Amino acid sequence: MSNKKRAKYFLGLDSSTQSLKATIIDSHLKVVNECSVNFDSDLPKYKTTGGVHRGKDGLTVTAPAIMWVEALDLLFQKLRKQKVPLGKVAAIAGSGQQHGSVWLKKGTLKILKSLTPSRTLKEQLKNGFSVEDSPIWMDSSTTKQCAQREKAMGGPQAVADITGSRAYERFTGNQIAKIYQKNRIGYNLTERIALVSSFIPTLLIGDYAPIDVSDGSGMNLMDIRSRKWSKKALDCTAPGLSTKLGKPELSHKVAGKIHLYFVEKYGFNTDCLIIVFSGDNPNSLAGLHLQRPGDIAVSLGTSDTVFGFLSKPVPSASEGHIFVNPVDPKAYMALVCYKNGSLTREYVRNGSASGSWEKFNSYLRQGKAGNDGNIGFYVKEPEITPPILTTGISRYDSIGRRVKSFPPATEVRAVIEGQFLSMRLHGENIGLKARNILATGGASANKEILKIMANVFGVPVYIAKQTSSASLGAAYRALHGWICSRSGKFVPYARILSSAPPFKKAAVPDKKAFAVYTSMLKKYAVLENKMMVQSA
Ligand code: ADP
Ligand code: XUL
Repeated sequence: MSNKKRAKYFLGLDSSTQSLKATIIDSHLKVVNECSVNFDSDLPKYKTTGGVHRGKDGLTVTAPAIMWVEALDLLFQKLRKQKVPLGKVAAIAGSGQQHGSVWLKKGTLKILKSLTPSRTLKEQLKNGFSVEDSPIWMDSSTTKQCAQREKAMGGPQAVADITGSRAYERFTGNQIAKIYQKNRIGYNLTERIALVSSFIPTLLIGDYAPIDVSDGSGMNLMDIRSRKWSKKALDCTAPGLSTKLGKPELSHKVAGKIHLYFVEKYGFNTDCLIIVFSGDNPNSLAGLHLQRPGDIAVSLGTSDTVFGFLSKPVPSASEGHIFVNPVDPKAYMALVCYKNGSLTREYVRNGSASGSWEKFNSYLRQGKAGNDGNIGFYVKEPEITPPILTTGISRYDSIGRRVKSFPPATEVRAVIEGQFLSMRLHGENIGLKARNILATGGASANKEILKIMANVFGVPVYIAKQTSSASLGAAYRALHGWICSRSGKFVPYARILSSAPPFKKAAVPDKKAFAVYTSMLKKYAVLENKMMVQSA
């Protein structure tokens, strides 16, 4: 048999805020296909904007769970149309936007087990949800439940010490508490609460797939050291929760074999393994091979995140998150998350650069490091880091006076510089001191933005060939999980990375610009503090 015939493929799926993406690699980590379904444009009937529905209160943000179900069929149809040999896929792993929850109604397990290819997934699962609109990571409506958790568990530091983070609005445990308090009927009708990441494999195996320990760290419910649900954290959330959640599982384990639905409908092999899915940031960590302290990633997607490898967790009551590491079950990762990422940059681009990235970049080229002392805070969405719930734009001139507007070139530079100054400040606060930066996410395609990133952090910035590190990392994890399963033991992740393509240097720091930003950081921190006091 020729090598081509025997070739095995590994599929990574990423259910992100705006799209469902697939990345297929061969066993040498070479990308053989990428494909995606965009929720707004490919499934317009759900009327989402950026993949979500926003509530009138400015705090509630949800997405219809059935849209993700339909997207999965659509993605496989697209792959079939492109004649991708799905029968050669030996394993699938995946990634999901973190914290979002999917509420499966009593009786849905039965439906999942008996999925039939003669009907679509959507037709079969349309009545499968006890709460149809899934709260997602952009939701900020659970401040009350966060306060209740911190009170019940002994304060923010006590919550952080156990779960890796103080209570955060978007964290699933606080979302669950809100649904229990406000929609008791929905809660009682629920058979399983999945994360977005455990929901997709649930469809793929036709059974409830476990929540993995890494994405499970983003719930305020799991003990990040024992990797089990914390009784204390469950007890102050809602009754009967551990049964509804199932047991957390290590991220490299097998969730099950693919359901016949996908074999018969799309030509998958009956032996195709479904590896436990994880969160998008954990998968990006895997895709960017962050294995040493100082290897930092900056992801510029719908959310902006800064994250890196961590061997010893030091959870903070004031900021940042510690998650279990998805590819090294003994290690951890640290993460800082921003809601004002790409959509806020787009807002400034639309307002000041006629909606064009080219014009936006020409303005960036016009200005110089430090923006002549002008600093702006662009809080279009209630922010996580620092916690500013009141939205609005605040601009300060070189002597710290509040000003109403900036000229377009100053405005464009202010949004980018402000975002990176904040990342440097808050990343360092939780131990993420960069030696190198790997940039990823949609906006990492923008070289002018990367130049400013290198100058603010004072380190070189690298990029991968693909900007979608979460689905790539998921494909790597599919291979890793498949190898672990075949060997019957945990195989170090580093071993599978030996044939990974090298990263490309995309920007180098300018020493003078770095010095400008280092002194600007102090001023930025003072202004940020002032903003927080004002919004409290
Ligand atoms: P997600 O977090 O949903 O996976 P992506 O990582 O795919 O999102 O990033 C999507 C975002 O990338 C878009 O919202 C867009 O603003 C941004 N983007 C794409 N191209 C550019 C560019 N050239 N410059 C800046 N931002 C860009
Ligand atoms: C991380 C977070 C976001 C989402 C985006 O804590 O909330 O980065 O994972 O999909």
